[in-house]
Amino acid sequence: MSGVSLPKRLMVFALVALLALAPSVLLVQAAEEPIVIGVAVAQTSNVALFGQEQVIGAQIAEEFFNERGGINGRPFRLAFADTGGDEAGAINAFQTLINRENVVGILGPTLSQHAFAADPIADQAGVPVIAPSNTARGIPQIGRFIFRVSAPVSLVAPSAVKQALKMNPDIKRVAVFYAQNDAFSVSETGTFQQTVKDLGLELLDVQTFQTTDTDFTTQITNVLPLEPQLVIISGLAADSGNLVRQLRELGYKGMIVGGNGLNTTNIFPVCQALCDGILVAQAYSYQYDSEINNAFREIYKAKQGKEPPQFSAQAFTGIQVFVEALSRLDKRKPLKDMDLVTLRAELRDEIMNGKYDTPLGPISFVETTKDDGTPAGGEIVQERFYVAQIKMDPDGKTGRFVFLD
Ligand code: 1QQ
Repeated sequence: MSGVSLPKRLMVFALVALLALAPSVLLVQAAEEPIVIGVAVAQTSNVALFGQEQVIGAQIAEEFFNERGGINGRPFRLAFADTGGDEAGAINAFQTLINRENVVGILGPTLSQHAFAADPIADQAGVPVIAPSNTARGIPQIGRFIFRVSAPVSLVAPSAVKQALKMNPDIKRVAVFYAQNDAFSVSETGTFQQTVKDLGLELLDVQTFQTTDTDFTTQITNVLPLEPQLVIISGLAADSGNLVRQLRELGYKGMIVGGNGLNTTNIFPVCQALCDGILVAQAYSYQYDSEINNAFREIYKAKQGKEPPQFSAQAFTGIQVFVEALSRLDKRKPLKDMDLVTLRAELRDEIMNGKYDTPLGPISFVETTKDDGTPAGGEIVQERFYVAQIKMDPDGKTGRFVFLD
């Protein structure tokens, strides 16, 4: 008999028993049960002005792909967790999905500002994340498990300024406004300001605000005496909408380019008739003619009675990427035979290596690296971007994004 004491032997026994049980505990779910994909977007707070559109897009994808057999005949289910309007809420939602819902991956969060806080948690846990709407610089670089289907501001935003010049070649004098407490807005204004310089325009002034602000009188009265011909705004929905309204009320008559924060009809109740004419670059056009987009567009229109917006199309696309990657992986290595840790890791590589025919057009991912050269996540490769202009109806309540060429 060795010198190992009884309590120690009991402990070893308990440990061995636990290890023997572990694989079955960690198995994703029994083969008949649906695979669970997490969705962590803002369902409450002002950020829900975007998040509502994402929920609809994800739900359409859930129905659409399950009707077509799900993951090789096995259904999947979406588990929703509300991020609310701040970083703590996003972190909470991610933790719930990862640890309680045992999701294979997460679509979310809504804002880049929230992604920089919550994504590292998923990355460390080895859970693939697909960002449906995070457009700031540096999102895939957060970590190996982080992807986005939302093209970065550096690729999307400049086309709106070029469109403004095309519509009014006399434009020389430009003023810029941005929300300084929001990571996306800071990133986007960097792109806008660079574009203004690259196009040889004069940057008259840069004004800052907070996403929680409702009164922009000070900033506007600073800018108007400089007589800008173009105002460019980077903020979220409610703040940017109020800024547009007050710019017009205080007499600004020139063109307005809005960033991705103005990319929703949910700003219409904020600036109403005064939303008219805003130019917004788009990473999606409902007019894009393909089998998958026509199908998505028809379902969306039947449900919502209007054309699908970018944020819904991107959310649909994110779920599509998960479903197609899971289906390919399952054919190589049956999902039911993998523990959750292995499945998440394999799914990460499968997402990275795929090509997807989506409502956004054909997309794929390219590997990125962090500043120090270590491997990071997947940046979207997308072919086409668009610019739309807001046209409000005479009632000032309803309106639409009209695509320009
Ligand atoms: C970001 C954005 C927002 C406008 C998405 C809703 O692009 O936070 O990156």
